[in-house]
Amino acid sequence: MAYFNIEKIKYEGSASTNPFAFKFYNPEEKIGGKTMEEILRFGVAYWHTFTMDGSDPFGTGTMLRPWDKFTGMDLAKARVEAAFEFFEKLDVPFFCFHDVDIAPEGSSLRETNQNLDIIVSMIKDYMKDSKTKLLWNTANNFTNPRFVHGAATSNSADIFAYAAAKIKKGLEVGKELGAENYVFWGGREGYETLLNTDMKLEMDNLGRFMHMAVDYAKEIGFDAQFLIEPKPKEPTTHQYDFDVATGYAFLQHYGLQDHFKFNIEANHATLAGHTFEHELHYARVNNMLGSVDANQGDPLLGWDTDEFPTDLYSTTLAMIEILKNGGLGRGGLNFDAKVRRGSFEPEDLFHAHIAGMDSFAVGLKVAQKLIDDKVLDNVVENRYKSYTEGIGLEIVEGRTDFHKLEEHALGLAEVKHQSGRLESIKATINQYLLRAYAGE
Ligand code: XUL
Ligand code: CO
Repeated sequence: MAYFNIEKIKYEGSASTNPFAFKFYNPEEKIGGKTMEEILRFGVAYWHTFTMDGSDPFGTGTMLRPWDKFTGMDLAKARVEAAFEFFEKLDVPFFCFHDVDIAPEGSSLRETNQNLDIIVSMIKDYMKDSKTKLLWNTANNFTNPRFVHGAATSNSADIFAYAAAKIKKGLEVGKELGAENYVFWGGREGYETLLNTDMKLEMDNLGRFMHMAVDYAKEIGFDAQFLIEPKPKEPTTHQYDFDVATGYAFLQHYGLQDHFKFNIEANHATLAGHTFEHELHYARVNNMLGSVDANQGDPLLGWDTDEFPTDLYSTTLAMIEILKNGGLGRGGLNFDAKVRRGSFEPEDLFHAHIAGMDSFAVGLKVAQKLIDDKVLDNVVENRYKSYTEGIGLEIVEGRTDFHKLEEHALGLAEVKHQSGRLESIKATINQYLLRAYAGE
């Protein structure tokens, strides 16, 4: 049975007027020696595309999904069929899911695991005839009321155990399906108020929990890259993995830094008061950039709107970081993004993914040109040239101390600063973007 009355999406170039075609994403086109498909490693998020119904705190679901005529395990199976049809039509190399996205929870953990086993073996069969691989899976340890006070940071030791059991199963599923990564987003790993919270115990428990996950993956020979996905707030007021810097401090404090990298989500970065590129850059310079949840927030709203990424300025700056990282390794660009509640027709799922893929393809092309022409490298190199000679070189080579620095400062005539040239830099980036549109 076909769920989507749509042909396979092809690259037709920027002049195409076909809404069901890529205008900029040409999977085979080489950029700096690798194909776009190899660099961008796009993934579809199962939850937003096949599971969620468009409900929000003020209204019920709006999405028209042909598979919704089924219920229970039949619905779960129909979603797998629809998903693999969608992956093939979009020609996308990866997908991602939470345990509860693919199979309904049963009345006991045992039954939940049995449901999972049935769907996982169905997915495994579909994967045999599909090029689409599993970028990552994860456990949803936040939706069910049992996680009301957290999962690994719950005040209840029983829930700590329950959360561990779900991740244990998730690691087994990841191994079974050949996942490249395993993601930990601490949906309720945080707190609302200190008035009833033992923060030290909760953080220590989270550290212990992560060590047990690392040990179990090793025990079963699951060699995926582990990823922490930071988010500053929502659902809890204070999420423990606030941003990359906080997450990195946590990993180092608990001796976990060699086992994890970060999955960086654009909308989480902006909720933390950072730019997307700040989070990517911070991770990159610490060799901790693992994967990306590609989306964008609404600057007028203060929550996680998970829009499909269409801001070309942002995709360009993000791709600079990704290219400078030498790519994403085993990671990819997962569209943790949902169509708007008003975009309820199945074809909107295609429009949304095409928009996101084209936006990152443009970002990639412009970023590669900016890097090739050393536009930003020259700016930065010139700005910091005082550290390439004299006292500056002594500072960076560790050959000085406060005595020598004071002597230098006392002997200084007036310091002559150069302009930061920000407006000129932005004008140049615009020029590169516009030249890319013009096909130059
Ligand atoms: C929530 C979010 C999650 C994670 C996986 O904001 O981003 O969907 O990506 O649990
Ligand atoms: Co995410």
